[in-house]
Amino acid sequence: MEQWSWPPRYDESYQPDPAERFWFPRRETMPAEQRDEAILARIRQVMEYAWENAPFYRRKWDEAGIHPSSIKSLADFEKVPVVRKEELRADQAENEPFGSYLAVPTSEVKHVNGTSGTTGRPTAFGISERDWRSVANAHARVMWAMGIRPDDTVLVASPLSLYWGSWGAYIGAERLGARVFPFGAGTAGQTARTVRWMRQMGVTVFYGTPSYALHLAEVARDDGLDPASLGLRKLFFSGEPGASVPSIRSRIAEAFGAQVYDSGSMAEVSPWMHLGADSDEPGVLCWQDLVYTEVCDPTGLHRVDYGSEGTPVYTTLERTSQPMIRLLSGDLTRWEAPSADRGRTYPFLPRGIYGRIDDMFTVRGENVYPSAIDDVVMAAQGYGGEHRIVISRESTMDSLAVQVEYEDAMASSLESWAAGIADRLRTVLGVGAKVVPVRQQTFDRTEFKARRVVDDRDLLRRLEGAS
Ligand code: 8LE
Repeated sequence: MEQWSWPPRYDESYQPDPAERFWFPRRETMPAEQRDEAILARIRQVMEYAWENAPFYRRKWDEAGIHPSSIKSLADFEKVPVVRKEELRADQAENEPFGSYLAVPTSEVKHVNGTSGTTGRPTAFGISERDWRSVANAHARVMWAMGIRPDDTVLVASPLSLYWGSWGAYIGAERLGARVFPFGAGTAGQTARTVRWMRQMGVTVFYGTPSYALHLAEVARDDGLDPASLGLRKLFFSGEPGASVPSIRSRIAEAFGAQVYDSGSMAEVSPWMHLGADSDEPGVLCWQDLVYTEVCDPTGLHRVDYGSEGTPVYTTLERTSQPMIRLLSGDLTRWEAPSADRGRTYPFLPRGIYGRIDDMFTVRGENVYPSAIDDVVMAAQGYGGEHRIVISRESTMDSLAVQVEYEDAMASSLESWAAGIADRLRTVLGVGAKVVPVRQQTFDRTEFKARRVVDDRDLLRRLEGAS
């Protein structure tokens, strides 16, 4: 396997010929069983390393009666207890600033990123130079698979602050040899300026969230510009469901006349692009030699069979500063077995990550994810650009209303327009929902991750009562 060592060491001058499809052909296309053997050996190295250097893991595994030497197969590895994000947060509170899962001396931490901390205590990511370079090399490789090349100009259009998404895309593009344009996002008036700069700089690749790309397209149109005239070839995304949600991805692809790629797991398990598409289709591959992904049953926490749904559990194979060993994501996906026909022999998540367990609600016995509602609503002709999903989790049975912005052209036939969307929701998702049309620009747009679910019993009652 190319440049496969522990601790990781990458040849920073290595660069495939632009015509090559694979960055590392052997690592990417080898039989999955052979790769699994190498991964098992690596897992043992990573576990031994964490045992020696990170008190957090030694404590946790002692309590569970597990020692790295007892892991003799990938099946054994399932016995290793999962790590929950709350545990990381609590451990950092006790062992400031980086937690007792920091496995290098604090003096080796050269970059700090973090969670936004909108819920609870923020978590700091302390990243060594070695890990920073591993992430850059990994991201360059996944972006190469998306068809990004050194002659591209990559716009980073998400907040350039604590958010690792932006920096991960930045250093990946830089390592790949592309021109990087770190415009960021999130300050007043920035979007209109982004549109102008994109034209001036001849940006060919966009990185950000799906919600932000749609907002940017609206802003361009308001400025009298067809977003397709901006000259983008490709857009790649992370941060929220969207790039693998059919109606959202086709809205983006059509608006910009460009190809759409999904990627992204969690900042903690950077290189977060280890879930990353290699084709302009919904879904992501699990780049198992970067981060080992297991899709598990959310209650028993055992791996589910290929073809089944579960929550991803991640193990970093190249991180030395804050290794993550079986981090429980709480997200939802379905995985499929590796197929040689795809070229890259990695497991595949055909619908990407479509939601979080916490965000799921149940309407008359049907489990519903907000992203499935997004998909139906955003496919409607005359959709005005935003919507809100209003639920109440107070009673045992959730009910649902959806406020949907309409384009002016729909104004004369709103009742049948709303009824059409309600019908689609019933047919596609099996749920009854009150659909309430609202004027365009009623709702705020986001420059980062959308928050469309409103849990408000009174509002729900009012909407359900409205005719
Ligand atoms: C569906 C991956 C990154 C750096 O872009 C990110 O957003 O990391 P962060 O801030 O730690 O948030 C992780 C959560 O965002 C995940 O647990 C998942 O719920 C959501 N997420 C990230 N990427 C995707 C996603 N959901 N599709 C994605 N591509």
